[in-house]
Amino acid sequence: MKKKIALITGISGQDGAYLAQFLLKKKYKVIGTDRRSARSNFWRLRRLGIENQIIFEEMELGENCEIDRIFKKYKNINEVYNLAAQSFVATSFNSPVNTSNITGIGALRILESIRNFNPKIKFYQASSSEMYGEILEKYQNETTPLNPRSPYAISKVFAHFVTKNYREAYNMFAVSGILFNHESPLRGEEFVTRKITLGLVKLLNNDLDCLELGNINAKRDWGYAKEYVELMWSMLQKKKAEDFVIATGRHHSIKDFIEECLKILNIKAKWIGNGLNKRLIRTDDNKTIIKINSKYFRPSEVNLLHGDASKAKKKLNWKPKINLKKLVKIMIDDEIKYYKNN
Ligand code: NAP
Ligand code: F7E
Repeated sequence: MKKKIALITGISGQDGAYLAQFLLKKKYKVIGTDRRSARSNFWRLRRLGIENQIIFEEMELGENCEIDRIFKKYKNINEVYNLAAQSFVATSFNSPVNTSNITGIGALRILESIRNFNPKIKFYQASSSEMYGEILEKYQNETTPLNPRSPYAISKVFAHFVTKNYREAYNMFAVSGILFNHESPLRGEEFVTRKITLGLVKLLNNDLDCLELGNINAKRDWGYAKEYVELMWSMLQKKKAEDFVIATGRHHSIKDFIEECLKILNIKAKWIGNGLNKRLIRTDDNKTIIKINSKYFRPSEVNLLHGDASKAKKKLNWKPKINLKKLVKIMIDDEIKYYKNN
C-alpha cells in the first residue's frame, strides 16, 4: 500500500518530535518543516532517534512564497499538522506583532496555500487552552466562550477561527485541537515545568544556587505531550471535521508541581514568607532553593485552566493515562538521565 504523507510544521518543537515519532511508527512518510535549516536544532529528534527518517524542508511561517513552494513541490500530501508558532506566552508580550504574524496569520497562510494547491489535504491546527484566558466557565470545553489574555492567546484565537472558517466556507477538512498544557522531558527549558525539573537537578549538582520563579499560584491542567499528539492524528481520521478539547480534567498549581518534584528527588524543604517574599528553604541547611522574582510575572495572567474533554472521551474513545504524579516522575527521570549529556 502507498505510504501516507504528513507534513509537520514546527518539527523541531516538543509536539513536532513526538508526532513525527508516532506517524513514522504508523508508516507515514514525514516531511518536517523548520524555519532556518542552517541553524536548526534537532536535539529532540535525535533524542528520539528519528532525525534520519524525516524529510526536512525550510518553511518560515512569515513567508507566503516559502509555504507555496512546499505545497507546489509535494502535490500528494495527505495531512498537515500546523504546530509551528511563537509559543511562549511571556515572549508574546514583548513581541506581539511577530507573534500575531507567525502564530496567527501563519495558520492563514498555510490554509490559503492548501486551498490553492490541494484543498483535499486534511489540516490540523494547534489551538490552545490559553484562548480561554480569564475563564468564563468553570470547566472549559468546545463551546466555552474565549477570553484571551495575551498576544499569544489572541493570535491563537485568530488561527482557531480562521480554521473554522476554511472548514465552513470551502468545505475543507480543517480542525482545531484545543489542547491544554502538555509537558514532557522534551519541553522547552523556558516553560515552567521544565524550568523546575531542570532547575532542581542543577541545584542538586551544585550548578545552580537558587531557582527564581514568577506566579507559583497559577493553576494548570497538565497532561503528557507524548499521549496528546496521538489525538491530533485521531482527529484527522474522523469522517467529520470537528474541533476537540484535550485535557486531563484535573488542575494543580505550580507550587503543587514543585512539591511533587521534591518528593521524587527526596529534597526536604519548607515554604516561608508570603507574596514576593515567599521562599523555599531546605530543612537540613536552611539554604534558599526557590525564590520569587517579579520579572517572571506576566502583565495579564491566566490564573486557572481546567479542561472538560468529555467530547474527546466519547468520540475519540480516549481517556488520559498520565496524571501529575506520573508526569513529574517521567520528567525527573529523564532530567537525571540526560543531565550533562546534552
Ligand atoms: P514548541 O516546542 O515551542 O515548538 C514550536 C515550533 O514552532 C518550533 O519547532 C519552532 O522552531 C517553530 N517556529 C517558531 N517560530 C517559527 C516561524 N517563524 N516559522 C516556522 N516555525 C517556527 O511548541 P510545542 O509545545 O511543541 O507546541 C506545538 C504547538 O502547539 C504550538 O503551536 C503551540 O503554540 C501549541 N500548543 C502547545 C501546548 C503545550 O502545552 N505544549 C498547548 C496548546 C497548544 P524553532 O525550533 O526554530 O524555534
Ligand atoms: O506557564 C507560571 C506562568 O510558560 C505556566 C505554552 O505551551 O501552555 C503553555 O503556556 C504558568 C503561567 O506555560 C514561571 O505565569 C510561574 O501561569 O509553562 P508556562 P503557559 O503560559 O501556560 C499553553 C497551553 C500554550 O498554548 C503555550 O504555547 O506558570 N509561572 N513562574 C512561570 N512560567 C514560566 N514560563 N516561568 C516561570 O518562571
